Amino acid sequence: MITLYSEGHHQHHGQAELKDGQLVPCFEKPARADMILAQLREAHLGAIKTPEEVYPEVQSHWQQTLAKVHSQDYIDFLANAWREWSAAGHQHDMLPLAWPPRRTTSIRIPDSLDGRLGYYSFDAGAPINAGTWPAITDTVQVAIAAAELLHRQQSHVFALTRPPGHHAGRDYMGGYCYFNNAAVAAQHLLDRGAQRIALLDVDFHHGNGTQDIFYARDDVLFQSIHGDPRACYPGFTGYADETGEGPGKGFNQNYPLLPGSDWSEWSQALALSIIKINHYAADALVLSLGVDTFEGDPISHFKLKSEDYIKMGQRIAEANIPVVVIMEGGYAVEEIGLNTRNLLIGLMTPPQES
Ligand code: SP5
Ligand code: ZN
Repeated sequence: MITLYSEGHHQHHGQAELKDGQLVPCFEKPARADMILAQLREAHLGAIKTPEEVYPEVQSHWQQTLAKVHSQDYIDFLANAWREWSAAGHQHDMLPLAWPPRRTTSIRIPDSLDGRLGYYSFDAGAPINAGTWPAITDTVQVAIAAAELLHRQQSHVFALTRPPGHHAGRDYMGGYCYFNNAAVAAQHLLDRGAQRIALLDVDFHHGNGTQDIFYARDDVLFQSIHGDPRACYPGFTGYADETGEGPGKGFNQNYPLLPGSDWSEWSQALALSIIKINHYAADALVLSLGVDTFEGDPISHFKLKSEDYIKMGQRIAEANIPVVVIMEGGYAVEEIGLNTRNLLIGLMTPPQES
């Protein structure tokens, strides 16, 4: 298995987020990726490469791919946000503080930076600082290079992306996410000639951004297994009756599970989603991998154990299609490396069929 990785993520390090009414240090931090990398090296899981090493053209192509899943005005906003903010004399992270409420007659894009910050976000969980743009553009290239290797006949590729992406919609950020790395990987595979991509999101949180991007499309089958929106963040999407619209009708499936769910409940949802993926006859699978389903995760509420990730990898491998794994969440930093490593080991060693 090849892993794609870039050091650039270190530049993005949010200062604070709100938890239960208090500002606390961000759970999403550089050490997460460092811990995963250390475990991959220890387990000798294969070569670790930079995007430029395996696919130099990515440096001139990534913006084209990105613009197919995000709006150009949103991309431009992120490109300039910190420059505008620091020019105004601010030193702390950018965080939004107002959003358009229900019955807003027509939502216009404000001129003010604060106004645009609210317009382009759905929560205050995605701080922007000086290193955010270099980090998110680096990690988009990690995702594209990983998809490119899959296209070149690899059966498994791991994109060690950070910050994560699955909460980022077509024109909004939130939940630690800015650019939707998994959506970009799926788009690159389509641009390389794939007809049908399955995108399975196993992060604890609903992949609301990915759902938004592909909701009206039939070339990406989106499946998400997550905490029930009645009880869990982000809370407004992820219900089972959200099945797509227009040409995308039937190409979106949500599997909400109650807080406290363990492997026995979780694996039943996985089995259902794999049946859908097989039926779709996908050319490739993009796996949005969050290991915040772990029992020790500090902000999530499932009860998966470290060994369960081996079984998860094996079950996914049984679908028997090429898989590009995109890293999303997971905040139990001490165990994030082991849990990710276990998933990848399971993916590479499906149980022998008799
Ligand atoms: C990519 C990803 O995993 N993003 C997750 C963002 C979660 N942000 C806020 C979570 C709030 C959880 N609140 C826990 C309730 C404790 N009382
Ligand atoms: Zn998550």
